[in-house]
Parts: sequence; structure tokens; C-alpha cells
Amino acid sequence: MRDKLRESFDERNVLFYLLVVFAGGVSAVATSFGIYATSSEFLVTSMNSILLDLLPGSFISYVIQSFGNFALGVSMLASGVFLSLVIGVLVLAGYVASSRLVPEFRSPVGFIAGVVLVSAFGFAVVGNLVAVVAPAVAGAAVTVALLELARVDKSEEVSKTRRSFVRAVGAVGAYNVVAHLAGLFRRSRTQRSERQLQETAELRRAETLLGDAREQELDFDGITGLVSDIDEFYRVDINPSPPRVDSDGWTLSVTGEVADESEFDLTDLQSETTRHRFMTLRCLGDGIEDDQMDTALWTGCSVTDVLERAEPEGDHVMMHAVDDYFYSVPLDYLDDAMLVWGMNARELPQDHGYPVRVILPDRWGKLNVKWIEEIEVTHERGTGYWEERGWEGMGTVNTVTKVGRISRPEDGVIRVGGHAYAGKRGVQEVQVSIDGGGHWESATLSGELPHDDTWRQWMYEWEGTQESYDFLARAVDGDGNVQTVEERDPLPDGATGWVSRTVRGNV
Ligand SMILES: Nc1nc2c(c(=O)[nH]1)N[C@H]1C(S)=C(S)[C@@H](COP(=O)(O)O)O[C@H]1N2
Ligand SMILES: [Mo]
Repeated sequence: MRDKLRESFDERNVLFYLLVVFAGGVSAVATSFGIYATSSEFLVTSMNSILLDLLPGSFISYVIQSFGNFALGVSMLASGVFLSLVIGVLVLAGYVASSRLVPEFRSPVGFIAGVVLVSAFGFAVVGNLVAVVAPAVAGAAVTVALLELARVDKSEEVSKTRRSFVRAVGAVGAYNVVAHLAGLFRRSRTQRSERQLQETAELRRAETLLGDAREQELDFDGITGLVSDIDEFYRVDINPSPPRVDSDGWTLSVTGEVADESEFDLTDLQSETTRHRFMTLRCLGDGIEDDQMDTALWTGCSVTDVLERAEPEGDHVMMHAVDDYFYSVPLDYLDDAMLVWGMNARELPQDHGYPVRVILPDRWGKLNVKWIEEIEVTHERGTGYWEERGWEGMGTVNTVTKVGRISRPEDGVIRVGGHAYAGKRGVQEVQVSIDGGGHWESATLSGELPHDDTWRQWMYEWEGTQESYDFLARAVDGDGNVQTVEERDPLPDGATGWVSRTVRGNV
């Protein structure tokens, strides 16, 4: 190492300049870290939030997927290296310019030029001049000092100059170690902005997923997309006015048959691995002709990841909500359930359970407890809010097909479409009949969302030459089961039967 250094010093080659530039740049970044740790005043933190705005969402998703929990560290390192190079080059440019313009004063003028250039650049990144002066001073001082030391003075021996240069590089190294330690030491207090960065990145990832979902949709104006708008997402509340929960005071307790009763606040949950999942919700009370079924992209963490921290010893859980709503489910119902705080790349709205609700795939909407505050592990199976009021429906969801809209896109053509849903079984086909069930045809299906337990859109068109049509639609689930014709009311176990319409023809 030392020999390499000497060689490059003697030759003043690319490696030498790279070293000088990098030493100054790294010292500037390290000073910023030492003072501001990972708060938003830290150069690298600011650089990362700028990059999050600029980079395409698909690239951000790719980085998060490839590096998982290390994504933030990797992006910090990459930004750090980039910033160091830019800062070092700016100081070098200032120094070179002053050596040309005012050779006698090149060192003080070069230093000042370096400070000014780096401060201007830092200000563009951080948006706060005070926060970038000290780093700029450190960066300019190091690079200018090394460049000065490296000037071979005629009166001095080369070897002596060389020695002091190597020593100076050592001092810069030591300074960097100290500054980094200072930053690491303070970091616990600045983890908030680190989390914010991570959340922004996850938001961009969710937006990308939503964008990809749109591409799977059918081109049919007037039917709900594959993802419902939050404002149009159905709501079922046991109270006329749903609770308003403040996330600051909110915690989730895990109690009952556990080795270690635990309490988690929102930040604790958000430091678990973040997951995004499309999922359809349908209320058990939803009739064939009703509209209590919708789909969203949910962002949160795995329930089991959180439960495991408390080491559950029972095999059921009772979920309790702020509004006194409650449900008991077998522990294995939670296998791929989530605790979510985000919906369609936004904060979970108050009406849908803010700050945190449960998302529980393949079952009726009622098990997706909103405003959750306690998960109590039990040995025995308990009941639930709707069980105590005569409802059943603890099993998987029924297959359903809905008509969303009938339109006449061009002369003579009749177009009917809507959604079909079969929980985790998925929908492989929607069949329609326009003669009251004598003859069946396949409808056109939308693409699928990337996760199971989601609905699909369907659409069917024909030339409407008759006076009227007896229209029927039914779905075939992923296991090949045809949706049952038997008509049942929602109470107690969920509605069944085909959807039907009398459609006027074009004569
Ligand atoms: N705490 C609480 N959770 C709840 C409910 C409720 O009233 N209170 N309603 C349930 C029912 S019956 C359904 S269908 C879904 C509806 O969720 P949404 O209002 O977000 O669409 O939430 C379930 N979770
Ligand atoms: Mo429901």
C-alpha cells in the first residue's frame, strides 16, 4: 500500500489525483455524517431523497427486491461515493484555477474557491447552507493540503516531501474514522429520517405496482379498475361514526398464551420487512346484486413476523379493535395475513382502519379487523362480533360474478362487464349466456394481479339484433369448479347464485 502510494506520488498519475480527490470528498461527507448523522441535513440522506424522486419506480423496486433490508445501506454507499467524487473534483477544479490565476496565493485562494464551490453544490443537494459549510471546509482543506504537500519543492528532498505526504494521508484516514464513529454514535437519534427515506422508497415501489396493475385492465369505461379508488372502496362499520385513532399513542399488544407479552408501536411494525400485496375484500353480507367488494394494494408487514417475537404458545388468536369489534381465528389463518398501514400507496385512511388493520387472505371481509389494538393468543377457539349475531362464514369465500355495467359502445353492439372473484382459488374463466342458460360462451378476462386472492375483470360483447336477452354470468374458479346456480341469501354463510339481467336489444 505504502509503496503504491509512493509510486503514484512520484508519477503524479491518475491514481494520485483520484486519491487526492477522493480523500477530500470522503472527508467532506464524513464531516457531514459526523455532525448530522443520518438526519435530513446529511448530504447522503438528501442525495438519496433526490434520487428517489428522479429514478424510475421500476428501478427502485428492483433495488429493494435485490437487496432487501440492505437496500438503504447500498444506496447510501453509492450516493456517498458519488458525492465524494463530485466534491473532490470541485475542490481540485478550484485549486487548479487559482494556481493558474494567482500562482503565489494558490493555496489560500484555492481553499476558498473549493469551499465556495462545494458549499454551492452542497446547498443544491441539502437545501441548507449552514449544514454544508463545515463539510465543505473539511473537503477543501484536505484536498488542497494534499495537493500542496505533493508539490515537489526544489529546495527539499523528494523523499522528505513524500514522507510528509504519506503521513498526511494517514491523518486524513484517521480523521475519517473519527468522523464516521461520531456519526454512528449519533445515528440512533436520526433514524427517523432514515425511516422516512425507506418509506418514500416503499411508496415508489407501491406506485410502480399500481402502474403495472393498470396495464392488466380491460379497456372498458365505466367499470371499476382492477384496483378500486379509495373513495369508492366499500365500507362496513359496526358504528355509525368509525373511531378516530391517533397513531402517536397507538400500540399493538400481543397478549395471552405467549412466552413474552409484547407491545409494538407503528415504528416497530415498520421496521419489519415491508410487504406489498394486492387483495380483494368482500363482505359476508354482500348480495349478488350489491356492491360490497373491492380491491386495493395493501402495504404492511407479516402478522406472523410480529407474533413470533412474542413466541405464541396457543393455536387461536382473538383480535381486538379500538371500536370493540373482535374476531377469533385459528392461528394458521394468519399464515400470510398482514398488519397494514398503507393502502394504494397512501397512508391507510381513517375509515379503513388507521393506523393499522389486518388483511387476511381468502376469507370474508369481516376477519380483516380495522383499528386493531390487541392480538390475544388463546388455546381455545373464541367467537366473533358477527358470530354472536347469527352469522357464520368462517370458511373461504364463495365464488361470485358481478355485472358492473352494460354499455353500447357502437351501433348495434351490446357490451356487458364486471368482476369475478373466487378467493385464492382464482378465476380461470367467466362464462356468459344470452339465452337464459341454453348456450354458454367465454367472456374476455383482464390480466391477473400479481398476488392471489384477487378478482379479475370480464367483458362480453354481441350484436344485439333481438328485442331482448336473458343474460347470465358465472365464473369457473382456478380448481375448475363452476360457480353454483343455487340461490342463497348472504345470511348466514354468504350469498350464492348466478347474476342475471334482462338486456334490451337494439330493435
Ligand atoms: N374494527 C372493525 N373492523 C372491521 C369492521 C368493523 O366494523 N370494525 N367491519 C368488518 C367488516 S364486516 C368488513 S366487510 C370489513 C370492511 O372493511 P372496509 O370498511 O375497509 O371495506 O372490515 C371488517 N373489519
Ligand atoms: Mo363484512
